[in-house]
Amino acid sequence: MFDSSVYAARRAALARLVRSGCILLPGNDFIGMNYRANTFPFRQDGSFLYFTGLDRPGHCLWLDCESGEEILFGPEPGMEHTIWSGAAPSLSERADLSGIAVSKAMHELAHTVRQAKGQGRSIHYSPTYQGETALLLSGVLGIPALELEAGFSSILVQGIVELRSVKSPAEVAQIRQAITISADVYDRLMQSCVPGAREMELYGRSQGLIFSHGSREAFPMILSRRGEVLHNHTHDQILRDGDLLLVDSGVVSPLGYASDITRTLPVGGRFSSRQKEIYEIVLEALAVGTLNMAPGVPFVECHLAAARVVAKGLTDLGLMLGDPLEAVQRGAHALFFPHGLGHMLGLDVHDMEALGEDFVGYDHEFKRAAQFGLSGLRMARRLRPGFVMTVEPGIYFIPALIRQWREQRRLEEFINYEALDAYLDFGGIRIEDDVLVTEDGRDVLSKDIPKSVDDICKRMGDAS
Ligand SMILES: [Mn+2]
Repeated sequence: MFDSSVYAARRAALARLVRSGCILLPGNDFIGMNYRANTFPFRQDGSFLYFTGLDRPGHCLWLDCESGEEILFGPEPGMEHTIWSGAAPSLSERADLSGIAVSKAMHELAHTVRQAKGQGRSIHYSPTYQGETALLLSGVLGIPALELEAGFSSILVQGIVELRSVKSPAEVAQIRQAITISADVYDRLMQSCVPGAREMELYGRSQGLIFSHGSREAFPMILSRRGEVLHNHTHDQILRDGDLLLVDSGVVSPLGYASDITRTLPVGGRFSSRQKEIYEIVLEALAVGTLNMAPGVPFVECHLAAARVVAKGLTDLGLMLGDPLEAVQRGAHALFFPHGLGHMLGLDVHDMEALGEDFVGYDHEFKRAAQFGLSGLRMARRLRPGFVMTVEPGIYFIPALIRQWREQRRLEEFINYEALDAYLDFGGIRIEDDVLVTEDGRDVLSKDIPKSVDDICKRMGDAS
């Protein structure tokens, strides 16, 4: 954990932003996998972790924005806990680690909420994403679980987003730590990405490596020779000479901060000339998107700059037609690059997405576009120093999508559908870095993980 003063300062800042009423911020609990005592691996809620540092299940934070009163509700580990799970700090010791003066048993939460409601105080809560949390809130607030969604506090959500968006140097150091582990994963993958290797074998070895660093995944790893399936979680293929292996993975730092890296590797260590052509376009889109990042620049501009590189590159190859600038305006590039350039990164891999994507990536100045492709952009608003973003352009040849567009003769003035016939078995390429916005520009936190054609081939060649 950081020092308790860090969490106390964050809570005080949140209370100032929300100004009036009380905040009810539940942490996550264990969730039963096939019976109650056999649970999924515990994962703390990002906001609860940010404001308390406590990475344990079954707690709830109560903040009175006006009086400044803070209470940690949670379980008291007794002898049962000591016998089965070992000794744990007492509830008041845990509260102390967070700088919270008062702690109470969980069953007293309902009384505190009732009292505040009786005094006519408003009670702020954020959107939920786990049934257990919804049941807890529903019970203590007296609101039917299905109606919770409508009543969440946008002032609270905006306050949390305001604070969590800007990463302190200590938080950036955590993200760097996660990236160092990812670097090791990619280094080993570059040595083992050979014809005949099974995806499952590489996946399993990567998992073991992550565990051996005392870490775990920030999200389920994508490791597939079928990179055109954007979130492909199958690992049932055998790598063949000439394949591309797309690996999108991230791990967590000791305090829960995520890395999120993608590399696309040529199985056997050498790109074909056709693969190299597409790879270089994606690499340039990554470079241009990144170079555009600076304080005050809307991230949507970085996205569009990268999209123009994709359109220009594909036009030069004869796969797209007409003016690339106009093609991007019309959304034609999205046939190949159907997702956004990136997202915020922090305690959550899609940072704060639990609070609602539009609260995180959009504001009074930027509204989400309706156009296919651009509509998937998670972040459009202006960058500020301390933001950590992923930058992850890609080019994919998705046969079903190409077929659909072709049948609809969609944007045919910009797309050379006939030329695409030769690319239907190409797969997909994505390259992703993690980037810190600084006072005068940007710092690519993952720059040491090889990504140029030469660096990758050299690293992979070293192995053979
Ligand atoms: Mn990502």
